[in-house]
Amino acid sequence: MSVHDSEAAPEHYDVAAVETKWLPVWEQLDQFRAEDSSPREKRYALTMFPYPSGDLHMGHAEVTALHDVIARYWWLRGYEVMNPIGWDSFGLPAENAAIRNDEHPATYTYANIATQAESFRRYAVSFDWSRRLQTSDPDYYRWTQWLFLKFRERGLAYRKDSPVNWCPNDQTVLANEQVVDGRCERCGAEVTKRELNQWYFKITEYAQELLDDLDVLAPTWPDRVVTAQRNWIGRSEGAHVTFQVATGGAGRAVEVYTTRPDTLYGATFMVIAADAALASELVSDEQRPALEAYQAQVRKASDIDRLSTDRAKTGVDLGVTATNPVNGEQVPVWASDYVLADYGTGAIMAVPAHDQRDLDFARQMGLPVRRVVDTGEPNPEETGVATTGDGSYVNSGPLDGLTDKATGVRRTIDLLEADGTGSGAVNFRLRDWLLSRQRYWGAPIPVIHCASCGEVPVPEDQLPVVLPELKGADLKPKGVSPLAAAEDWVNVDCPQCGGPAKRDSDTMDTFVDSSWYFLRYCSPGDDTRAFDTDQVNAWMPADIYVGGVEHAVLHLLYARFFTKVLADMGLVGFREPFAAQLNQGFVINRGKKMSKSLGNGVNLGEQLAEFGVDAVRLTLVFAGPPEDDIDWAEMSPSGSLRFLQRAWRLSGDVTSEPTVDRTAGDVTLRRATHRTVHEAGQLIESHRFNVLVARIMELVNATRKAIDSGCGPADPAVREAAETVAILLSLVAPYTAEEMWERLGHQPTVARSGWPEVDEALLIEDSVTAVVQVQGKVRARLEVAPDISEVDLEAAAMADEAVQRAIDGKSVRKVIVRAPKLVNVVVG
Ligand code: ANZ
Ligand code: ZN
Repeated sequence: MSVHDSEAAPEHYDVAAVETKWLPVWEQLDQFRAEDSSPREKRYALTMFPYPSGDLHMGHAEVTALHDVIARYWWLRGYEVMNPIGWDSFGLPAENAAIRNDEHPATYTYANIATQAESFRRYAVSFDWSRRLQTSDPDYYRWTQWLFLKFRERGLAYRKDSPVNWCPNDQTVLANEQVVDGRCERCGAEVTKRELNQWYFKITEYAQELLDDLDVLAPTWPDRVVTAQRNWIGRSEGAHVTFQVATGGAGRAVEVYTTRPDTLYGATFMVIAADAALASELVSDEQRPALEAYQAQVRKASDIDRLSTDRAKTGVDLGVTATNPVNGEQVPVWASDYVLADYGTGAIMAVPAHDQRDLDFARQMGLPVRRVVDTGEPNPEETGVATTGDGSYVNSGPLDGLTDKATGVRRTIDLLEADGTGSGAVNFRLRDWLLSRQRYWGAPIPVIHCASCGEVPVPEDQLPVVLPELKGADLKPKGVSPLAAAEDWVNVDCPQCGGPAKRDSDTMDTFVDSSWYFLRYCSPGDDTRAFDTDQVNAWMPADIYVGGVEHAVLHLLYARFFTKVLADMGLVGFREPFAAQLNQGFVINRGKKMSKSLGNGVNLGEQLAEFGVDAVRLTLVFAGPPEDDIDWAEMSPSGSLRFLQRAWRLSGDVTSEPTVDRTAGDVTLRRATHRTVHEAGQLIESHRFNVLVARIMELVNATRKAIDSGCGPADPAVREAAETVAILLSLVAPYTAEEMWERLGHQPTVARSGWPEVDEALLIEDSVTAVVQVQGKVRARLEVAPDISEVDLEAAAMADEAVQRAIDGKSVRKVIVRAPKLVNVVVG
């Protein structure tokens, strides 16, 4: 069925006509513009800004429908609401499309933004369009670059050589998280390792605070996000232990990180990360060729492969020995890829009896295994199964006889510290954030490299460093980045000495752009600064952040990191950007994620054309709890549309005037109305939007019944109920609600009409009359809930004026309560 077909009904709800009618009216009224100077309390409703690939899809439709319930609810409740929109518009897809079509990435990007903006408008999201931003606009990335320089000034942006994930197809560096099963997330090519000079943000400096503050967020953030961040940060406690390695000439101290210093007596060899510089430094001359051959092989493996326990262990004997600091034992030193170069110190003490990977390696290489904790399980040396639990220490000198791990760990750390051979240490799995990309469509890193001055920041008054106009063929991956190949752009005079110098030819990871856009929304268009601290402090932290759980770690961690740095710079007055968070599920089809190859994609535009905006929105909100996936195949947008028609018909049936006295209306219907409003508030605040829709449906049914076979269409309660349906429906189905509102005799807009007031007395369900006697005489009759407690009933009776008059100051000897019907007061 198409909404354009006219049905042979006496009154037909023409969805398309209603959409066309209201859109320009709303735009004229500009009803969702957030005023900074408003005296009302501020609320910030933030939704993750989209990436402009094509038109909006079902996922966007879902997240904005859910988000809009909250934003619109806050408007109705009288808050000044900021609900801004922008685009995360730098990134690889635009660049790849530009190469395909031999055009500029901006062409693809801004065309898609225009399409999406138009779709959002039609979808009637309550965005404040005046705050719109795009991260690829020079007047936005100017400030991204400025922030980069501020971070650099604070030592939080730095460069280092490091092995990075390299996609040989895209010719670019990939962050660890862009490597999926050893392959490039974007193109599927097998990822290799490369040594490159890269820019990093020192997020590790904030690791502890990022972890600690999760406790503050835990009550209002989804559990899975908090857990994911905790694991990602990965704090562990242990010790640094120093081993002396006897190299050719002088000895050399090598530090290891271990979570089990208590097993030090069982450390029968050391392993260095094969790709760490240290391995090449320690290796004996005889073993060097073997190490180099091995290193070439290692560069091809991904971190995931390397850490996998079920992969055959490989390695090379470095031909040197190290001294175990607790017993003076000489242990061999090996290199292997199961030790990672950039974790801990890149070197480990291997305790094969109590660490499975070490045991596998020992058995493979014929290295000794020594049990130092007897857990009562069979000896790992015989079984090949490492034991990791508590037990009694053996072969461990002063630890022998101890029986618990915590004491063993503490005792060992004390010994090491007394000796100066080690100390307690905390380690984080979190790595510094690799932010440079060898691609074009991103914010250029505002640094100039000069042969004599070194690294020179671009002076602030010369920002932004604008991208050169490259397109198509210029952007093809060719080993050197497109910016490095843009001669005219890359060659500049050094700002310091005026000599010939080169611009940094890397661009920033798009996660940098999205780490501060929510701040920019607070003072968009300010060309004197990144954001206005006063405005930011007035609006933020955002009261809700709605978006996908796929951002549980990266974006959400980076945005938290940025906020903390900016707080330390005194630029924001808070340390966490998002007070609460809601993750929506996915829209799937026939049990599967929508995808081109499965051919099960659902086209949003077609759904909107067929059922109208409101029916699609209603379907998405009604489908289930927001966090759950929605299988579109199981949904009934046509059912939603039928419901909207039913609701709309109510507005035509009401015959009383808008000025009618509602308190005179039918009590049964009034109760239903007021209970619905009361519950609606609670349901929205606890994000149970699907139940909200169910309650609105019930109210529509109750109103219909009252009109057809109850108090009739003229009763004031019918008007009250229909108006309430319109107001509540405006959260989900704004067109239908507005049309109803007008048919009920009101001016637009229903979205700003205010939240209906609840008469608490009407919330009491089917009250009963309780009789209150004083000295056997009836003094009062109270309307109370049938399930009122004896305590509450007694309190209500004693609070009654007539009862107090009858008691007349005499002392109460006894109160007999028979809830809910009778209270008998005995005085004297
Ligand atoms: C000796 C030992 C004995 C270890 C034992 C464990 C069990 P988490 O908890 O993840 O921080 N390790 C240290 N650095 C490493 C690296 N660069 N690559 C691979 N493994 C590394 O893990 C810390 C433990 O992982 C450390 O404690 C170390 O092995 C290993 F019965 O040291 B352990
Ligand atoms: Zn210079």
